[in-house]
Amino acid sequence: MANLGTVIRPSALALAVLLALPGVAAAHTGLGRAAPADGARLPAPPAQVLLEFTGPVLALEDLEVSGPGGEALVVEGRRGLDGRSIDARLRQGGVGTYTVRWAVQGADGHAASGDYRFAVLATADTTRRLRRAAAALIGAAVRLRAAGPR
Ligand SMILES: [Cu+2]
Repeated sequence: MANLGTVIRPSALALAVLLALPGVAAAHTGLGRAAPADGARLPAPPAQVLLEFTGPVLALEDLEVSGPGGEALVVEGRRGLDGRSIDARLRQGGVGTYTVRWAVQGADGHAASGDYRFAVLATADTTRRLRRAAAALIGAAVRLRAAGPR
């Protein structure tokens, strides 16, 4: 029984740490998950942006998605039924870097905001043009072959 004190002290400390960590995480509402994600490289422009927060969101203060030329792309932004997500419907943008800026009022009364970027590598238009160019090249190669060597 003489050792009980030394056995209890480290575990009590560990318990205190375990209790403190979720408390810190719950104190502020932040961005948990985003789609498209921070740094994503997409094969085509997204039709929407979805932000999931780490806690309930009282109000959506600001949500901007700007395309490669700085053009505003949000058609409509709304809070999800779960109270902790926000989604924005987007008009189609071009190829390049997109910026997402958000600001919310957390249920704990604190404001939170942030921004992140993702990239769009092609549009439906560029993909169509590339396919047409590839088809034209193949057609030319087939005609050359049919003509045979001179
Ligand atoms: Cu807070």
